[in-house]
Amino acid sequence: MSEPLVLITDQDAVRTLTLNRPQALNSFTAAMHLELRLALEAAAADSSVRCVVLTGAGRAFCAGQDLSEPGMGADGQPSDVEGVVERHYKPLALRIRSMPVPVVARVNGVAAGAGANIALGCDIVIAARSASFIQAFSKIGLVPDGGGTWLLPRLVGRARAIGLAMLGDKLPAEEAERIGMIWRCVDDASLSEATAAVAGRLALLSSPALAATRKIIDDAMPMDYDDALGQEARVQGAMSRGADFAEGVAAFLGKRPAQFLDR
Ligand code: T3D
Repeated sequence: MSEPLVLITDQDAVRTLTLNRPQALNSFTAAMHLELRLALEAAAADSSVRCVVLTGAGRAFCAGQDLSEPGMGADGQPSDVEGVVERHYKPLALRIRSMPVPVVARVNGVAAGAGANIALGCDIVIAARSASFIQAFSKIGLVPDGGGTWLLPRLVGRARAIGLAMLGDKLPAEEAERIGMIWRCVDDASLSEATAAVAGRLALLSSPALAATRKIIDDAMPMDYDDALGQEARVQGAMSRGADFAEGVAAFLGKRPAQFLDR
């Protein structure tokens, strides 16, 4: 039997999904997209999972679209790039952004093209010092996808977004942290431990509150101040009716750790 294209492992309430095509730097094929989609759906449906970590096998995180797949231009077949983006990258980016639990990218090596933007679409990005981010699209005559056009200017501002996307230069993880594109860059030897520590902390918090935090921060982007404040009031009201809020307050007053169970 062939190896799974996405490895699935559980450590307590943290589920790790590992892209597993190391010989092609974990670049996306249609088959790997399908396995990743099913793995994300399964994690979303499993109430014992309270945080998802996305990472890559071998020396890369993900080199974006597998350019040797049929229809990518090299085989003389009619290209279906628009269909590939609609069928695979758009649903993947949306699924990550709508997960009921936080998603952490553990960027173990190079993240290029859509591989970079799928990492940046995760809630928290922790990268090894040897890792890098490449908006590789311009080098093959494409534009950023996988959410890059929305994410990049918000993360690093328009000037850097345009520079990174047009020049397609390799951005070392340390620089990515310095300009605010990712949460942390850590020594290679500490990557697993640092990611597990963050994922473990997130898994102990209220999943609905964390998922709602992601959503209202994203939704507030085009809003004016008044509307954002109104949204906060509405969502805060919804959160306060959940059992996690009562538990959080009781734990604080009882000077004990909270046991959040909502999902
Ligand atoms: O449908 C659509 O196309 C729309 C969707 C587009 C989304 C996108 O992601 S477009 C962007 C696609 N990705 C790229 O353009 C990146 C291509 N890869 C690279 O530029 C380099 O591989 C890296 C900078 C990422 C790493 O360089 P390096 O020197 O460390 O490794 P390498 O030698 O280039 O690659 C190692 C192997 O992986 C090599 O195979 P080999 O020779 O050992 O058999 C290489 O061909 C393979 N590989 C790397 N990236 C891809 C790939 N194979 C297929 N597709 C790839 N994207």
